[in-house]
Amino acid sequence: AASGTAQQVDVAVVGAGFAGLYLLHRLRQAGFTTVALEEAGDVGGTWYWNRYPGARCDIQTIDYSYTFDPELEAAWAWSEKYATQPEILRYLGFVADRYELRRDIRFGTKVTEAKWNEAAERWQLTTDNGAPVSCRHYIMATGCLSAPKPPEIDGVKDFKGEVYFTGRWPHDGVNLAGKRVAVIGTGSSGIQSIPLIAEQAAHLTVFQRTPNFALPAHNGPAPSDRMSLLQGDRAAYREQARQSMAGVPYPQQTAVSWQLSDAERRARFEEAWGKGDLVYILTQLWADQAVDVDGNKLICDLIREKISATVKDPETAAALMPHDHPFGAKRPCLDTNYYATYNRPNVTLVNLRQEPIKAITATGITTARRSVDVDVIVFATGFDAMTGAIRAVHPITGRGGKSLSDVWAQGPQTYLGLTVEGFPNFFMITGPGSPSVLSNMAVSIEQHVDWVVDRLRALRDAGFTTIEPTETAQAGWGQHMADCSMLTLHRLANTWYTGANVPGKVQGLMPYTGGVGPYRSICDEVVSRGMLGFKLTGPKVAAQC
Ligand code: NA7
Repeated sequence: AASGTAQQVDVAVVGAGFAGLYLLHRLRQAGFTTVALEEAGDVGGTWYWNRYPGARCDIQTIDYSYTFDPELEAAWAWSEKYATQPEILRYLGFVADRYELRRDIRFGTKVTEAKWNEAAERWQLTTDNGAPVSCRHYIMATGCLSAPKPPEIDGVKDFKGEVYFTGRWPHDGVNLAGKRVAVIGTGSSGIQSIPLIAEQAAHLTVFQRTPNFALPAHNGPAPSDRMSLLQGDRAAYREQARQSMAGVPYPQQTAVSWQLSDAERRARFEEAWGKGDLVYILTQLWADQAVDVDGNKLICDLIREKISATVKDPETAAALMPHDHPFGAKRPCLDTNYYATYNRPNVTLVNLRQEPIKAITATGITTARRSVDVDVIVFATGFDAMTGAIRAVHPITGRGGKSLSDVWAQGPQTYLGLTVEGFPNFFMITGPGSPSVLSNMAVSIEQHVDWVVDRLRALRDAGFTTIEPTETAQAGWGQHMADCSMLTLHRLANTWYTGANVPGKVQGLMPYTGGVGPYRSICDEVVSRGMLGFKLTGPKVAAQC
C-alpha cells in the first residue's frame, strides 16, 4: 500500500518477538487478516536486540519454548540447559520460517500513534515507514523489557570513547580486547556480561548501585532428570507448567522453614545451589521463603555466605552482598563465574552507594572519591519495564479522545493485564497486571495469546464488533492485584517491578503476583461466566455481561 492509503486488516500486532510471532500464527489459523509491525530488521524481539557477551536465557530452555505444536517441539533440540542469545534467535527465525510468518511482518516499521475511530469501530495506526494501518483490533506484543532506559548520568555526550547499551548491542560485536572498560549496572545483563568482558578487557571497572543475588547456572547439557520428565510424558509436563505458579513444572512446596532443622535447611539449600535453577531455588526450598521475611532471610544469609566464600577481598565481598531486599523480591540472576570474576587482578568494583557517580567526562567516570579513565562505557542499566514500550506509542487515543498516558498518569490500570477500560479492541500481551514477568515468559505468552485469539474468534462468530472491560471490572482487578501483592515480598524492594528504577515513574507493583496457574483459572472463569467484566457490542446487539 502506498503511504497515505491505509493497509486494511482485521488485527494489527505490534512486535515480532516471542509473543508477536505466535500471535500471527494463531490469528491466521483463526482466519483473521493480519499484519505485524516491527521496529527491528528481523524477528526475535528481545533476542534480536540483546546481543551483549554472555546473553542467555535464565529459564531452562526446554521450558522456554513454544509448546503449541508437538511437531515443532520434535523438530527442534536445544544444545544447552540455558541457550545463548544466538541460539534463541535462530530458534525464533526457525519458527518464523516454519509457519511462513515473515510475509505478514513489516520490518523497520515503528508505530508512532494509534487512534480509535469510534464511528468506524476501528483503530488507525500511524507508522514511521510506509502505509498507516486500519484494523478492527490492535494488539501490543511489545515485551516487558524492550524500552532501554536513557543513561540518566550527566556528561555522557562529553565522553570521547565508545558507548554501548547491553539492550542495543551492535550486531557485528564489539572488540574490547586490550581496552579499559566500565560497566554500569549489575542486573542480569551486567551479571551475564561482566565475566566475559573481564576476560577480554585490559581492565574492567564495574559501577554497582545495588548488589543483586546471583546463583551459578551450572550450564551444560539439559539436566537428565528434567529431560526424562519431559520425554516421559510431554503433555503432562507442559500442563503442570501451565498450572504452576511460575510457569515451570515444579510441585508446590509445603514444608516451612521452622519445621526444618538448620542442617536440613542447609542440605536443601546446597542441593538447590547445585541445581543452578532460579525457579527451583525460588520455589522449592521452603514454603515461607517468598511470603515471609524471616523464612526469606534464611536464604539471604546462605547466599551471602557463598559470596563471602568466593570473593577473596573482604571489602569487595561485602559490597557484593545484597542487604536491602528480600531474595526474589528483585529479579535474581543466574551467573557463570560472576562472583569469582572479582578475584581477577584486572577487575575493580566501585560501590556507588559509598561513592555515587558525579559525572561522565571526556575521558571516563568521576565518582565522589575517584576518576576512572576508560576507553569504553557499557550501560547495563536496564529498561523502562512493562509500560515503557506501550507508552512509546504516543498517543494511544481511545474512546472520547482520551490518551492512554493520561489514563495511566497514576500508574497502569488494566483488566487482567490484557485490556484497558476506554480502549475498545485493544489488547496487551504480557502487559502490566499480568503475571508474565514473574514467570516463564513462554508459558505466559502462550496463555495470553490463546486467550485473546480465542476471544476474538468467539466474538466474531457471535456477531460482536467491540470488546472493552467495564470500569468496575478494572477497579476490581486493581483491588485483587493489590490484595495479592500483600502476600508476597515483591513490594518490599525498589525494582523495575515497581517502577523504582526509572526516575519520575509512578511507583507501584506492576505484575500480578497471584501466579500463572491461578491467573489462567481466572481468565478461563471470565469466559465461562459469559465474558464477566466485559462490555461487548455489535451491529445488532449491545450487551453488558
Ligand atoms: P536491570 O535488572 O534493571 O539492571 C539494571 C542495573 O543497572 C541495576 O543494577 C541498576 O541498579 C543499575 N542502574 C540503573 N540505572 C542506573 C544509574 N543511573 N546509575 C547506576 N546504576 C544504574 O536490567 P537488566 O538489563 O540487567 O535485566 C533486565 C531483566 O532482563 C532481568 O531482570 C531479567 O528478567 C532479564 P538499581 O538496582 O536500579 O539500583
